[in-house]
Amino acid sequence: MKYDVLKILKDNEDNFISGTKISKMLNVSRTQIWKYILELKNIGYIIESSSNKGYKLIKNEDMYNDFEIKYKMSTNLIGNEVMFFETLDSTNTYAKILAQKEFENGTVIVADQQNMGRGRLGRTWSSVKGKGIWMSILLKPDIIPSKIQIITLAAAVSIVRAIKELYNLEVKIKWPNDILLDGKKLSGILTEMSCSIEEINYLVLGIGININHISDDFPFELRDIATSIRKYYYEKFNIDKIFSRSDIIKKVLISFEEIYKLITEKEFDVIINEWRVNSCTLGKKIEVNDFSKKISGIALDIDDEGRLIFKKENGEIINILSGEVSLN
Ligand code: BT5
Repeated sequence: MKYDVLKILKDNEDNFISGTKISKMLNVSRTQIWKYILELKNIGYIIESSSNKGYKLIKNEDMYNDFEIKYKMSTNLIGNEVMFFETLDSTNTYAKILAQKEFENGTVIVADQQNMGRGRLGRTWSSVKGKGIWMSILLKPDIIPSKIQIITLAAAVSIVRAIKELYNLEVKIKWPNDILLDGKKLSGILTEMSCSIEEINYLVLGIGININHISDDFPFELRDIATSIRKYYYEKFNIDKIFSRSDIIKKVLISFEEIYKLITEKEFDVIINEWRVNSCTLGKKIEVNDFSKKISGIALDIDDEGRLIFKKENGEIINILSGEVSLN
């Protein structure tokens, strides 16, 4: 019920609405409304009260919960179900447990903080409280397992679209799963799946995006290689402000749904082309850390399964499924 009150306040954001009007709309007493208002204030909402004008919700970019994420989110599949947690070990781990039972395709799991955020190959993902978007999307895509990389590409493209549309920032994709801003890592993607030879049982798309970190919020070893939108604005424009994680996550989910539709229609080329346009890897001299060894060469392109087409220094051309890239 407090979220019903919140919805009315949000629909009238920055304007007063009387307690009597809200109580009529929800068919509960004014005292009850006042109690919900207190509850909302207790979880961080800023609400002005005036004895003759009623209540006014003041915009607060910092509010982040399932209500805020779903408010005015215009998707049909992705995020129909949003599960929000203050703390999880890892949203990907939680999603995998959920996937053992019945789940709704497109379910989104969000945590304000992860205690054991994961990167690829057992690496850790720093996920401090209140600073970023740490989420997983649970999917059952109708594609063959060898095409799984297309989901990572699609996620990268949707993050780029969202950040460009909201803030017009020059974000770039570094193969296979990094989003860079000013050459530093803004976002990482971890795609995991359970499959048989011919079909995917479920797929977990994990996305981490750094939003409101200042430099000190990153562990020491990441300070020079990671960035957040806030850190970037501060360093570039000397503007220190909080960005709305709710607005950003919504935008990412909306763009992901648009792109996911292309996957269901098997329009992989469109995604790959948009990926190419936004890549900072292609055409560059790079070093690929192929598990045990480093090889130098040129990143020529990606193929239709998202593998990197790589020309070694000796002229040999190979397709690499996954690895670490250093840009020279
Ligand atoms: C990734 O792995 O970049 C995938 C990250 C996926 C995180 C999301 S958050 C929601 C979901 N739940 C999870 O548990 N995970 C997913 P990889 O390419 O292996 O990069 C990992 C490396 O990035 C680390 O070894 C660090 O060097 C660096 N790193 C760790 N935390 C970072 C952060 N917050 N920002 C930028 N770089 C970070």
